[in-house]
Amino acid sequence: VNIETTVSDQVALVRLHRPEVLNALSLALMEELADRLTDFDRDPDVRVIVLTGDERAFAAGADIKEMADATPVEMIRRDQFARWDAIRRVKKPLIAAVSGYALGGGLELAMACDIIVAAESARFGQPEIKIGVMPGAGGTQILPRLVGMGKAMEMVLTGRPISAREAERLGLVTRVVPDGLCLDEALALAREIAAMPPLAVQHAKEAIRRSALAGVDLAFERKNFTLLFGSEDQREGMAAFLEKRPPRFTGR
Ligand code: DAK
Repeated sequence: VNIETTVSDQVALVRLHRPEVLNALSLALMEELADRLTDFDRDPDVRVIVLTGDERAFAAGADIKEMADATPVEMIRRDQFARWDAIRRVKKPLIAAVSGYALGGGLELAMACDIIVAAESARFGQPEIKIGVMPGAGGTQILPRLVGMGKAMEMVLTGRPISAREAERLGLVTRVVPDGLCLDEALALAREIAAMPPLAVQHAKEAIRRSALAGVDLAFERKNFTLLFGSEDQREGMAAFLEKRPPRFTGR
């Protein structure tokens, strides 16, 4: 099991739990996560869902070990996107409580939530470029909506992470709280929303997302992401990460 859940006061808490790899989002973890979130979306005792990791990491991205040798055809056959789509279809509010790293797919997962609460020392980034690929689950589509084109460009093309304070200033994060208080703050916010009329909440969420995400083209991003799995630089970038050495990129 890669996911732990509890429910209290009509709030479901969903915790990613692969601490040995900074909660890297393996295929198995994503399947479990999509299933749990879909279950809670149907559960009449749950009104709001909080998603979190641990102190060190929300999630350090997709599991690089699982992707290192994949071809574009293999990536298509895995149909990983189906799980991400299921998460984006959740009707109830999703609040991400982020401590530590939210990188790559980890940041994309936080952005698939409706509100992000961050601990002071949290770090947000799209480092895929450093391992020879690009974001595949919203980093080129949703991130620019939140932080503007230039900043998204800088983050995606350099892979450099930003601090929680900068993320708050840019509008990626709604509030920053001292380390150790992040989950409590997210749960308090969740309880506040859980006390509101559920139908109005869900309809308001749907309307805001429709406006904020109008024109977002995840399918286009997916095609480009998938195509890069035919490149030598993808092989080199991911192998270098796993071998703990700097990569040598050639443009092939
Ligand atoms: N995958 C697998 N293992 C990871 C990992 C990851 N993303 N991140 C960390 N780990 C593992 C490390 O390999 C290490 O394992 P051992 O050496 O102990 O066996 C362990 O977690 C602890 O990490 P470090 O020793 O590296 O810890 P440090 O504190 O030194 O560094 C770090 C922390 C976060 C700076 C570093 O771990 C790091 O750079 N991690 C990789 C970050 C990264 O590149 N993330 C982007 C991955 S690509 C898709 C949707 C989304 C995506 C893909 C497809 N579809 C819908 C198809 C997303 C792609 C990505 O996210």
